[in-house]
Amino acid sequence: MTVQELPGAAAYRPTPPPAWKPLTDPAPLLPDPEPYRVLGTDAAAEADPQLLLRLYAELVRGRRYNAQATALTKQGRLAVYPSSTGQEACEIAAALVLEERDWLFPSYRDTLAAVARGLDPVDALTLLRGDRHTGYDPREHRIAPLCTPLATQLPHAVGLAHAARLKGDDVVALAMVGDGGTSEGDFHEALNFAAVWRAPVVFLVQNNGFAISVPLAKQTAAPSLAHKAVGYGMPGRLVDGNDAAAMHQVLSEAVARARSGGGPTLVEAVTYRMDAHTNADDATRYRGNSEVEAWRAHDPVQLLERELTGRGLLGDEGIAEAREAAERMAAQLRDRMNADPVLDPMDLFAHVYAEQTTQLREQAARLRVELDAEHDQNGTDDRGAGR
Ligand SMILES: Cc1ncc(C[n+]2csc(CCOP(=O)(O)OP(=O)(O)O)c2C)c(N)n1
Repeated sequence: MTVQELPGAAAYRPTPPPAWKPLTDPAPLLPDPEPYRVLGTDAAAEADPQLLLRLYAELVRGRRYNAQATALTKQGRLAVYPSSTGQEACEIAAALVLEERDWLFPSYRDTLAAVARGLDPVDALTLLRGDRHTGYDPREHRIAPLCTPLATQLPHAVGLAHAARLKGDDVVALAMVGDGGTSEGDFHEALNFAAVWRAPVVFLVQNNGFAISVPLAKQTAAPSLAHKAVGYGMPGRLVDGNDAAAMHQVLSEAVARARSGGGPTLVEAVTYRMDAHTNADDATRYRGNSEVEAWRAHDPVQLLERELTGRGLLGDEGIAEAREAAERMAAQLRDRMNADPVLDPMDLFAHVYAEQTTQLREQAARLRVELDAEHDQNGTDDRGAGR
């Protein structure tokens, strides 16, 4: 007996499913096919000359800061430094597009963004100096701690931005992450929550080509990292990360969109890490010199300098002035970093819990006794030596 021969079979008609339509139209969310550029294009004529000059001064300063911090690792004054040389346009633009009331959520590579936002250049290096704690009060400049665990800063940024919105505070959070960080679960969770809640967040992925030695092609099979935005229902923007004017424009638009209730944006900045991952890495083991040289020809400082000199907005004097200011900053950084920090061992217990646990209170009390005893002994010895 076939199905058609079963009693009542003729009456059976499958119910058509309800009409399906996408939750969000994906077309407007798609990134441009090519990274967006301003410098060297007709769009550059629209850019504010004062802004371009400010970006230039900050880029020159940032380049010098990276060089000085790397030198300090060689002199034993810094434990480690992840240089952002080649990525200065991303770093500086990220800092300049935010208002004071906004929050920056940097990764370990984003010291320049933190300094450009107003953080003391030495305080920004506390952690990398090997000292405990973050080295600064995150609330002072609204800069979350420079984050070493990959991508954990992203859900934090979403939580803060969402909470601010619920409270009616006008706050945008800009969170920075590397291309490797986009493979972390935290990246997925942060983008998903941000889009569902329409949280005022801007995600800036600096695609610098590598996660230590892992090239992007081994990191993802996506058409671009900006395309990942579409899967979460937010726009993805693809930008030339070495073009400071393009970075400033695209991030400003994303911040404005977030501020006006339009929700999050994922910005992928296509850039290149010119130095090794950190001073502890040997980049020659996984990439060729010709690749590095090709990117050197697309250097963010040079790109902007050429635009400004070509338009008569910057001359030899202006270039020298920017370099001299950067040298003064580097000299101060050197002097201050060469002074041994005065550390209080009791500080180990500070800034961790709002209210200490019983065990930590006991440990702190024991350390206090030990330190007092040592102080008394040294005091006695000193007096003894002086007689
Ligand atoms: C959760 C976690 N896993 C692994 C590491 C070790 N680690 C440190 S840096 C790094 C590469 C990250 O590359 P990317 O996100 O592209 O950032 P970049 O260093 O290029 O700025 C890895 C795997 C880490 N810090 N945190």
